[in-house]
Parts: sequence; structure tokens; C-alpha cells
Amino acid sequence: MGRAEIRRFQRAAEEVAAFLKPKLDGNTRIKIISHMDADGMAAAAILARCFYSYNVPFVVRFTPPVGPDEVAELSKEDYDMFVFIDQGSGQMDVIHKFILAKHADVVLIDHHPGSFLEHPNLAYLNPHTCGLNGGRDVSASGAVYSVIEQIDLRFRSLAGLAVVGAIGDRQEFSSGFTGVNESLVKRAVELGLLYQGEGLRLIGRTLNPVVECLRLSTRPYIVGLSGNLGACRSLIDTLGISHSSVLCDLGLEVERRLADAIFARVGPLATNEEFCHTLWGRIYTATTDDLVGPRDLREYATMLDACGNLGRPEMGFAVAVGDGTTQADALALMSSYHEQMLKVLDWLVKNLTSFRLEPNFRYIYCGDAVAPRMMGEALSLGIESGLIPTDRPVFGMVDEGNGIIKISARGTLGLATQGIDVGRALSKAAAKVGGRGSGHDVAAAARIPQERMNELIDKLLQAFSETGGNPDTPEEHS
Ligand SMILES: [Mn+2]
Repeated sequence: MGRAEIRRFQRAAEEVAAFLKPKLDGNTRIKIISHMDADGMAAAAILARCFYSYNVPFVVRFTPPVGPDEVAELSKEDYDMFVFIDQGSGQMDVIHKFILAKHADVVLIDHHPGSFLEHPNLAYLNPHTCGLNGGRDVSASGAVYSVIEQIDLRFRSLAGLAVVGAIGDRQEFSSGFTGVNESLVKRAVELGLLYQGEGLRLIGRTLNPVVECLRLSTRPYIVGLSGNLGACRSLIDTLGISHSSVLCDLGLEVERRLADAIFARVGPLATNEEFCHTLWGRIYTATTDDLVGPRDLREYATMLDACGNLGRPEMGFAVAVGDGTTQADALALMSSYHEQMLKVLDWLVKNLTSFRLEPNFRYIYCGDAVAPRMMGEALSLGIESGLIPTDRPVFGMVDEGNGIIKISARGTLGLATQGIDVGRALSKAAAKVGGRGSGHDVAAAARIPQERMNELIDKLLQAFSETGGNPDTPEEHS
């Protein structure tokens, strides 16, 4: 991924900014449709901060990716412009058919794969059309930020939110960021908007007393400590750390001692690459007062995700646009989300032997033991905690009710570079059993009729043996 692709992306962002800027006249009524996750909320907040400053009348709707019927419904709403964020690339044809045909303008800023059509009333930005990988090189937040900073440089202070979205979409790797994310972070550090440090990457490091921070830890889930208050207390006692101190105030030396004590405690996991990177590494901190919310950007992403997962995206959005009065409620949601996720991971740890091993993937059927909205994140956390091996992709199936099974899939960057694309495999397999799926090479989800789960396993086997492991296999057109 070279400089040329990033430059191409910047030029595409300039074009979208040129399309958007004349519409910020206060008369153009805009509807924003964004995704209900951290990236979608951060992206919508960046755009909203821009719109507020131009007095643009706008409405935001957070939703899982819209389907054709919902696009048709949207087109009946009376707006001059629709902005699709973190979704829409897969619905270009219906957006043309229903919205552009009615002479409303459309801006589409997304990082999911799709098929792209041109129209004079349409401007879009997508890394996939610039030779970049939407799964890792930039998220919707980074894409929106790239547009907005072209409109006015003062919006650069929102760079932290762009990074929050990328972290939320797990575009930060042990090697750091890539593509647009990498250059964006570098610039934000140079501009003094971000501080990049090192330390224990536990969520809550700037918010909670250290004992609580350990007890609630799901990223990583620390076997023997997570969920176990007594064990956390005695570990902290042996190190002579006060129970009430906050992790980020301990200083690097004490943080290192605590990390060593955790490594000593987890046995063989101490050499697990995923676990190590999740526990210790780079820390990103916002240094600008323009952002309300946690200073630590990984905490920020977790807070937004908690709001989305618990069905309160407007709360995360409110914090991200700068409403300080909502912060306490959003943080309370994050705590309750952590407690729920702790239970899910506890279940997963007790059921690790229930994973079935297939030649090119592993999967677990959880019935109704795991809430559908928590399955994908639980898999990610299982991988990051060293509990689920990364030698092949992993799928988690849960009963969603109404005869539907939801499948969440996770790959890794390493698998993706070998050409293993869980998004392509899952959407292909789901379509063959009367379902629908979408996603990236490293993360995807699908829904299928309950009675066809065994068939789906067969179709996945087929899909992976057709494409898996061979990056040179040309894409099939079906
Ligand atoms: Mn996204």
C-alpha cells in the first residue's frame, strides 16, 4: 500500500468536499444515515460538528446497514440531500433507482466494498476505489475526516475521533496503523492533537480504580483475574499499589511491574502474541479540549460501542459532538456493557471445547447463551485474549429468534494477507442458503434461516476451498 493510493484517496476526498461545500448554505436539508457502531457514531459526529458550524439543518439516523426496502422508504422522506456513512456502497443500485432518480443529492462516505456507479448528483469516497483496503487502511471516520478537513482546516481538531473510529473497527494492529490511518495519526501527533505513548492497554485506565479496571477487563480477558474481585485485590496488594489509584497515574515503571505480575499469572498466555499485544503496547491520548469524553481513544471507542450495542447510539453521538452532560450516562452504559461482556467471555472460556474444527475454519454454536449483538465482539475479544487460536478464521452462531441464526465471523490480518477473506466467504455461503451477509476480509456477519445451518457449514467449506489461502484467485462473478 503506497503513497500513490493514499494520494488518490485524498484527491477523491477533495472532490467530495467540493461537492459538499456549496450545500452548507443553511438551506439544504440533510439526512445522515450512519452505522450503529463506534466508527459510525464517530464518523457521524465529525460530520455533525462541521454541519453545526455552518448551521446546516440535519437529522441523523443510526441503523444497521440498510437494505433495498429501507432505501426505497428513505427516498419518500423530504430531504434535499442524503449522506450515507459507514454503509451504502453495497446499495448503490437502489440508491440510484430510488433516491438519485428523485433529484435528491447523495453523498456516500464508506469503507465497505461495493459496486460503484456515477451520477452528477452523487459524490462518494471509498478506499476500495483508490487501491486501498477498507478493512484496515481507513474507516468511515477517517474517510469523513479526510473530507471535512478539506472544507476547513479548523476541523482538524477532530482527528482524535477519526482515530476512535479506526480503533472501533479494529484497524489498529500490533504493527500500528496502515494506509490513510497511519498518515492521519502521524499528522495528528505532529499537530499536537494526539499523544502516542506506551503502557497497559486496559480499558478504564484513565477512568476506574486499578482493581476495578482489572476486574472488568475483557480486552484482554485475563483468566483468573477478569470477573474475580478477590484475585484482583490480592494482586494489587502484593504490588503495594493503592486500590483507589487510577492506572494512568501510576507511572510507566509501576505499570510495567503490574504487567509483569499479570504475565506471571496467566502462564502460557504470557507468550501468546495476541494476548501480549492486547495487554501492553501503544496508547493514544487526545490532547485537545475540543473533544468531550475519555482521553484514552481506545476507551472512547469502547464507550461508543457500548452505546451502540445497548441500543443507545444517540448517547455516544451526543458525547462525540461535545455534549458534556451526557458523558456520565454514556460511561455508565460502558460499565454495564463490560459486566455483560464479562459474563459472555466467562461462558466462552468454559465452552472452549465446544468449538468445532473444520479444515479451514473453526466455529461454535452458542444457541441462546450469547446475545446476537455481542457475538462478533466476543469472538474478537476471544482472539485478542489468546483464547481462540488464529490459525484459521472463526465463526460464532447464535439463535436470533424468529427462526433466524446470526453468524459472526472473524479473521485476522495475517489470514487476510494469505488471501483468506471471511466477508467474501460468508456472504457467498449465506446467499446459497437463503440468507444475507456482508463484511470485510477480517470481520463479517450474516443471517440465515435456522434450519439451514448445517448446509451453511458445507457452503463455507466450499467457499474457503475455492478461494482460501490463494491471494491470486480472481474474484468470481456470480
Ligand atoms: Mn466502519
